This record gives sequence, C-alpha cells and structure tokens, in this order.
Amino acid sequence: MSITVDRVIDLYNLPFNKLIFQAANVHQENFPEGDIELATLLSIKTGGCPEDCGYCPQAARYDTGVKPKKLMHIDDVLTAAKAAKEAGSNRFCMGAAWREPKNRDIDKVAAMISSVKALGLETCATLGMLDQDQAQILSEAGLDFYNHNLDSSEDFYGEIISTRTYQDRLKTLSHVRQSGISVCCGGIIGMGETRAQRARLLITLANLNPYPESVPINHLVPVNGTPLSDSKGVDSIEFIRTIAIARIIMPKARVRLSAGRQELGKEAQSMCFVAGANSIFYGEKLLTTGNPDVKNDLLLLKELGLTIKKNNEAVMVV
Ligand code: SAM
Ligand code: DTB
Ligand code: SF4
Repeated sequence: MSITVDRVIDLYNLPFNKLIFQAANVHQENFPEGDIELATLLSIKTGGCPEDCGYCPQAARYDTGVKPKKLMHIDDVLTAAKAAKEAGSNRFCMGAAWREPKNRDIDKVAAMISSVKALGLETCATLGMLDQDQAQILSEAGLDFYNHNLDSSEDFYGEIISTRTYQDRLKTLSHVRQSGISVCCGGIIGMGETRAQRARLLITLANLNPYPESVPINHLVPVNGTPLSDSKGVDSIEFIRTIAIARIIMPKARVRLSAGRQELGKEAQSMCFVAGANSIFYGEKLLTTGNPDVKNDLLLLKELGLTIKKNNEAVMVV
C-alpha cells in the first residue's frame, strides 16, 4: 500500500513525544540489536563538476575554494580503506564529483571496489548517473550499495538543480536496482523547503518499490560560494522529526544521520538515535567538508551504550 501525504503530515503534527515513542518502537521491532553502522567516505575524484546542484561545494561554477583533483590512484584508495577498517568502520563509500562516469572510469572504479571488498569492508559508491551496463559492471565487481540521492521532493527540485531532472535520478536508481546492487538514497533537509515538501521527499523514498536499503538524511552544510550558503536550515527538532518519520515509514532501512552532524551537537544527535537513526558517516571528513572526529564519535556511542555493526555483528565500543 502506498504511503500518502496526509499520513506523513499527520506524523509531523503529532506531539513530539508521541512521534519519537512510535519511531523508537518501530526501530526496536526491526533492529532489536540497536547497533549503529559506521560508514567512511572518501572523495576519489574531487571538484570541477559540471552540474549546478545549489548546495554543492564541488560544482565548478561556484567559487567555493575546493581544489579540483583527478581520480585517485587505486593504491591511495586502498590505503584510506585500510585506515577506515582499522578505525572500526564497516562500510567504505567512494564518491566522485561527476555528472556521470565515463566507461573508462567505471573500469578503474570497479577495480577499486573489488580491492576494497577484499579487505572485508562493505562497498558503496556515488558517481552520478549510471546506465544499465555501468551498473552491471559495478555489481559484478562486488559493489554492495550505490548512493544516488533524490535530494528533495519533485516540486522543490527545480529550485536547486537544473542540469539533471528528477526523472534522470529515478532512472539511475532503477538501473542500480535492476543490477542487484542495494540502493542508498535519501536527501537534504534545510534547503528552504516547506514541511509538506519534506513530507513529499519521504513519501517518494518510501514508495520506491522496494524502498532503499539505506536512507541518508543530510542536514544542509551551507558552503560559502554556493547559492545555498545563506540558507537558514531547519531547527533540530524538525530534523529529528524527519528522522523519526523516515524510520516509521521505512521500518527496515538503515536510516543514516548524514551530513551536518557537527552543527547538531551531542544531544540532538542522541535524539536522532532514539528516533531510529542507526548509521553515521564516520571519519573526520565527509567529501570536502568536516565531520565530527572519530574519538568524539566513539565517546558519544560509548556514553549512550550503543553498539556498532562489525562483520554483521553488534559489538560494544571499547
Ligand atoms: N556527483 C554525485 C552525485 O551528485 O550523485 C555523487 C556525489 S554528491 C556530492 C552526493 C550527495 O551529497 C548529493 O546528492 C547531496 O545529497 C550530498 N551533498 C552534497 N553537498 C552537500 C551539502 N552541502 N550539504 C548536505 N549534503 C550535501
Ligand atoms: C550522502 O547522502 N551524503 C554524503 C554521501 N551521501 C556521499 C555526502 C555529503 C557531502 C557533504 C558536502 C561535502 O563534504 O562535500
Ligand atoms: Fe556534481 Fe554531485 Fe555536487 Fe551535483 S552533487 S554538483 S553532481 S558533485
């Protein structure tokens, strides 16, 4: 049965306590271990992107101070992946500032994926739009997840991106799904959208058939030089509500508390975990912007008595 706007708006309008209680129950039923998944990001190709995504520090057309860098050498990617594993990460996500990869890039990234997987890490990549053949090659290389976000609801999308359509994004998601790779797809909150538009993003995600296995909920990181640098974001309570609703309407997804954790503080992050977030980006850098340091993240998880996912088991943070 598809989820309706009215149902999601009703959830947003619940008293905060009731919403969080409902979300925490759904979380407990579907993830009895309650473990947190740690995913480390690496920007394997940085900046110089031809797209015009209004939030993005890597778009060539905005003066953000990001220095463009060519595709990394596989040895350097493996060094970073080993360090991530050593630090306790479970998943390694390789991101490239491309509109879409060229076929020769796909072969290089496929080699990186196989080697990262051989280290015993889950693999994820986010490389822009993919055609069916490219998705197939990545799948055969051992790619576990492909990240491609819808970013916003369809009716707000045109205000932030003009160089690729919502339909283009849905098409890539369908190629990923067809190739047998698990889907990682979410969006950004705090770009100036209304609550109804946030609700419509969540509904579109939940009504993908099946819904994504991983749902990153990013809080906009406002970057100087981008059109959204002065965006006022959203209040942390609205952000926590959004996480709770994602948990309720996509009960079995890993809901990732993604970009913007530095601004959230430990209490708001803890509320996100109570509301059903069970994954974070782990490591001092996202792609080009900062992320809380590993030491503080482990301290927070320990303080909360939360376990982390390691080789499909929940283990205590030491
Ligand atoms: N170029 C590829 C693409 O767009 O699909 C992959 C990399 S792109 C940086 C991945 C995602 O990062 C975007 O879809 C967006 O959701 C997120 N992102 C980028 N800049 C952000 C920002 N300033 N704040 C929050 N999320 C951001
Ligand atoms: C996602 O949803 N968020 C991550 C990941 N998928 C690739 C990226 C966040 C990027 C934040 C801005 C930056 O560091 O460049
Ligand atoms: Fe390019 Fe991706 Fe940034 Fe858009 S989000 S400008 S496609 S790197």
